[in-house]
Amino acid sequence: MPDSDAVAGRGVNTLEPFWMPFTANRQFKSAPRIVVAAQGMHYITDDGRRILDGSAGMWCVNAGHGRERIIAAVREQVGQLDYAPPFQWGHPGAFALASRLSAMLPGDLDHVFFANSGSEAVDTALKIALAYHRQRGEAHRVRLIGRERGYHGAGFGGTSVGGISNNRKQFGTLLGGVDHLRHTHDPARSAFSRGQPESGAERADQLEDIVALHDASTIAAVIVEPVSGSTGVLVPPRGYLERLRQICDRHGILLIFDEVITGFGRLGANFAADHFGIVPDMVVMAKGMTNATVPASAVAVRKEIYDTFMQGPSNTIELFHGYTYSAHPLACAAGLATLDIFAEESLTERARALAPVWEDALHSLRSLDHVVDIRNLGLMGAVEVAPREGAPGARAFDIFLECFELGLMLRQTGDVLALSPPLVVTEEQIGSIVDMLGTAIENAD
Ligand code: PXG
Repeated sequence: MPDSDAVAGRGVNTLEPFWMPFTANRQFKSAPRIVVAAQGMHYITDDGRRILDGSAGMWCVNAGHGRERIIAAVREQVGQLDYAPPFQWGHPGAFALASRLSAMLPGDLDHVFFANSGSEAVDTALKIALAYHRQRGEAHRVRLIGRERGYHGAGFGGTSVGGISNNRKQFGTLLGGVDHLRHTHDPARSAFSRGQPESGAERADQLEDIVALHDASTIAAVIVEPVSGSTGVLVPPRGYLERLRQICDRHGILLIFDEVITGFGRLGANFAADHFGIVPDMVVMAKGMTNATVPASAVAVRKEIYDTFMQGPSNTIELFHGYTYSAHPLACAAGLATLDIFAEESLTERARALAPVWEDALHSLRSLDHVVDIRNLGLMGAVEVAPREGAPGARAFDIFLECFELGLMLRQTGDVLALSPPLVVTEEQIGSIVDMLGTAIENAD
């Protein structure tokens, strides 16, 4: 048990008042894992141990920890302009970051709306989809389609289109008019696929069934993670996303890619949209955008969507939506500095070059006891273990705890251990990640 004063850094404190998110509070507080510093590829715990970051924090610190350039940019910005109202006022960083992002994005995804978290950006994208159709005289397009095992944050919109029953069942009926595609995970046919599974593209055709059931004229948008992250790195079968794009085009349905995890180099391309060669109608981004130094997120929309709103008298507010902290100056400064680091260090190309090393390293765990599947794409990866009889998730949680003891941070979800190291990871560190995970799996009963 750490000294709780030390945890707080000052004054009297206990672990009790902080109601921790998505955490077993009583279990955690009886044996806390406290980190007090981070640099490069490592966290430091309150008892001075170095923990190798196998998950980029929570899929977000893509350029590694403690980047001087970002720290300096934020420090300078807070001294120069601490805050600027984003409604009816502007500041240079907001326009600069939107321009940089729009230049990075594929196709005509060239307008950017800022928010502060992935959840806010998802809700923003869903609201834009509804408002867009209404603006075009198709106010009957109100249905939103998500996918099983999708995670789109914790807002009411994101929870509704999300497909994780634990996240939904405590919160009533959520948004009406939402339907879900089946997930794409098919271990019987695709276990141990390297990269994209060969089979399963036909699962996209379920969208045609949903269209047939509800009629296309009632459907506003489909939202998917190009690669599902939170539910254990579910890589889409070859051709699946292409088919979703075609079906959406056929029926006038907007396709939203939630790239909160897959954006900013994670797949060895700026965005998954680039990796898969598909231009969605909107891209949701967050996490890696500021290297997680300052909370920030955004929705990029295609030109046609933006233009649809830019009509009527010029003194009309076109979209009644936004946040006090949209385009916060500190977030914009951190975002611009992050993009500078990506450009100067070719981090995206680095991720692409490392992806085959990452794939080989992860798949070397295949023969270990309990391992039932290994999945990877870019610098995302997952190792799934068989559930313990009557105790789903327990074995993977033990492995997660053992990794912490060995000096590795990763994510555990159900019986999946998920990995997404910062893109600055070295080949040697990839070896260490896999060694520690392998040892933890071997030690698990
Ligand atoms: N969309 C996606 C695809 C995400 O992964 C969100 C939206 C929501 O972002 P915010 O910033 O509101 O949390 C996310 C968040 C995990 C894990 O370990 C993943 C997320 C959050 C917490 C844990 O799988 N992703």
